[in-house]
Order: sequence, then structure tokens, then C-alpha cells
Amino acid sequence: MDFELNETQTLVRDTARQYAERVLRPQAAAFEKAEKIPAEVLAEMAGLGLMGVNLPAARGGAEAGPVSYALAMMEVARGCASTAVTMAVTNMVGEVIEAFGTEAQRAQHVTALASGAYKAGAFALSEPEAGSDPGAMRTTATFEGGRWVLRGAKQWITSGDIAGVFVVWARTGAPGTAGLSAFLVEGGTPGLKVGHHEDKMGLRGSSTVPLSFDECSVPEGALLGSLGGGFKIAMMALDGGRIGIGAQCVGVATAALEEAVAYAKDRQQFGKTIGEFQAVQWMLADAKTELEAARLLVLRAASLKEARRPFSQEASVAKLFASETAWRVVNRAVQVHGGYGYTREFAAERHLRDIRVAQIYEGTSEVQRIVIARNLLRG
Ligand code: COS
Repeated sequence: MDFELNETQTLVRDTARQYAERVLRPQAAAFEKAEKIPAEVLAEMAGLGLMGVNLPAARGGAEAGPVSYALAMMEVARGCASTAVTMAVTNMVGEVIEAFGTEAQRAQHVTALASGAYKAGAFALSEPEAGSDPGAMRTTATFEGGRWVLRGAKQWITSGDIAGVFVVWARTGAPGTAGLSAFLVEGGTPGLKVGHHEDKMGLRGSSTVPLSFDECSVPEGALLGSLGGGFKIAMMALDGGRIGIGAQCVGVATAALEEAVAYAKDRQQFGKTIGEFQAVQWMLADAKTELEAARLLVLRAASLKEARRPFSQEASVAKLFASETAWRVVNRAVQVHGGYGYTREFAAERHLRDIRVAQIYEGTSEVQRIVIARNLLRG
């Protein structure tokens, strides 16, 4: 067991850390207020290799592997959770196209995602009536006159208003998970309509929109992977995506803990700093302990993926633990800040709002428990 980072991993982590400290952390509150991440920030991140950390160098990616990706995600999230989720979904879309796409699909879309020619990628799986249960989706794709025609609606689509390419799941066959296929739909395709931004609790710098597909016609070559193979593509993509969200949780909780420590050293009550009170010390100590456990679980899942070994169970364990840990850590950080923690003067309340969704998106905590329990019982 080796806990040391190699040269590439150190370089990627440090690059992400420097960018996050210099650009993201000072502006995270402004991104939230503007409800937008500036296009130049996304372009700069692509320039640093952060939009394709695990994509081949030949396609403009950093080719630095899943562990580097997790480390970079922790750093970016430590700076700005909204930017981190945009990065997470874009990397996930790039990886799924690289894994399942044809040479033509990869050449067109993976390169554009990694290079920043596309601002972002979008992952269109969820629907108003199909969140935890994608097998219930109603969007259809039918083959008509040599093209695929998509009809239906999607919900909660991160970056759906800025994405250059969408991976869209639709029913091409029988009911259930076996009847689903995945398609690549370019942003701006006629019939792809983007709805209004959701008015969310947190991650307000990142856009979340509903989509509708109104006779949206795409070429035959837009099918990603095999006909009827869409559900497995989604599950495999989400396995990797869950490592990214676990890493996002570690990053946000790290920022919250750092800020709580700084506040505890500064804030005076009863004639001494509040950090001198055991009650505060124990909150900080518990937060640090749980956070380190979450960090190791995320990196373990990433290193299994890097070794091309099965990691579905470990990704769910990491995502479940990291998201629930981050919530507790950030909640303690708010408590340490006292009344100020409940105001926008400090970042703690934004972290709390930002991280709540991590127990919901890319599979709720309940879904992670289903995956973990099924693996245990099958094994
Ligand atoms: N990798 C590869 N294949 C997988 C897989 C994985 N991680 N998970 C499931 N599969 C395969 C199964 O092996 C099965 O294949 P066969 O039909 O050949 O046996 C098929 O997919 C169906 O699997 P299963 O029966 O387990 O599907 P369920 O409908 O019971 O769903 C859960 C299982 C709940 C785990 C799944 O629907 C899920 O992850 N839901 C959450 C979706 C989600 O995260 N949504 C958020 C979207 S992004 S914000």
C-alpha cells in the first residue's frame, strides 16, 4: 500500500490548487451571486487540463488518471463547489464518450470537451418521473427515415444551457432497463429546448435546467455504444462520477474545516479564543478525523479504477460516506462560526447549501446503500 503521490499526481493537484486559490476561492461568492461561472474560467480550466484529466493526451486531455482526477476535483471544490460540479460532469461526459464512442465520435466530442472548444458537457439521464429509477424513463428515440428522432423531457441537467454535447438516454426498446440506448446530441440541435434555471438551494453558480426533446432529429451515427446498451453505459459512467462527487465533498469540507479553524483561533469569548474551549476542539477534531477517512475512501476507489479493477462498490461506499461526512463537517463549521455562520459574511453557510445536494445527485444515499448491499449479498 502506497500513500505517496507520484510526480504526475502531485503536479495535477498543485496546478488545481493554485488555480483554485488564485481564481476560484476569491470569486466563489460572486459566481453564486451572478448564477454563472464566467466562460473564461471554464476555458482556463480546460487549458490547465482540468476538463479532461483522465482523457488521452492525443485528444487534448491530461492523461493523468483517475487518482489525479480525484485530487484535482478536491482542490477545485475547495475553491468553488459550483465550478467543481461543472468540471465533474464535463469530465464524466468526456470519459463516457472515450469509453463507448466510435473513433468519429471521440475525435469530434472528446477533443472539444478536453480543449474547452465546448464550454461543458451534459449528462441527460434523469426525467421528471425517473430519477433513482432510470429504467422508468419515458423519453423515446425512434429510427425514422435513416435518423433517430428523440421525444420527451429531461430534468436536473447540469450545464444544460451551455453544453456543447449532451449524452441523452432514451427508450429504443422494451420497458425496463434493457430497452434504453444512449445518444450524443450537439448543443443547439433543432428540437432540443432548454428550460429555465432551477432556483436551487446551493450550487447556484452552476446551471441546472430541464430539457425537452420535440421531434429532435439526430443522425444514425449519434447512437453511443450498442442499441439497448444504454443502461449499462449510464451505470458505468455513474460509477466513475460518484468518485468525482465524493472528491467534491472532500474539497468543500476541507475548505469549511480550514475556515472553522481560522475562526476558532480568532474569535474571542469569555476572555479567550473559542478554540481554547474543549467543545470547539472536539468539533474540529471529529471533523478532521471523518474528513481524512472520506479522503482515503475516495482515493481508494480512484486507485482501483486506475488499476482497471472493479470499483463500483467502492465508489458507492466513498460517495455515501464522503457526502454524509461533508454535511456533518460543514454543519460543524457553521456551528463554530456561531451567529456569523448563519450569515453570508462567511462562506460556511454557502458550503452547507452547496453540499446538501451531494446526498442526492449522482445517486441518492439510499441508492448507494442499494448498490453496496446488493454487492454484499451477491458476494
Ligand atoms: N456497471 C455495469 N453494469 C451494471 C451496473 C454497473 N455499475 N449496475 C447495474 N448494471 C447492470 C446489471 O448487471 C444488469 O445487467 P443484466 O440485465 O445484464 O443482468 C442491468 O445493469 C440492470 O441492473 P439492475 O437490475 O441492478 O438495475 P436496477 O433497475 O435495479 O437499478 C440502481 C439499480 C438503483 C443501482 C440504479 O438504477 C441506479 O444507480 N439508480 C440511480 C441513478 C442515478 O444515479 N441517477 C442520478 C443521475 S445523475 S444526477
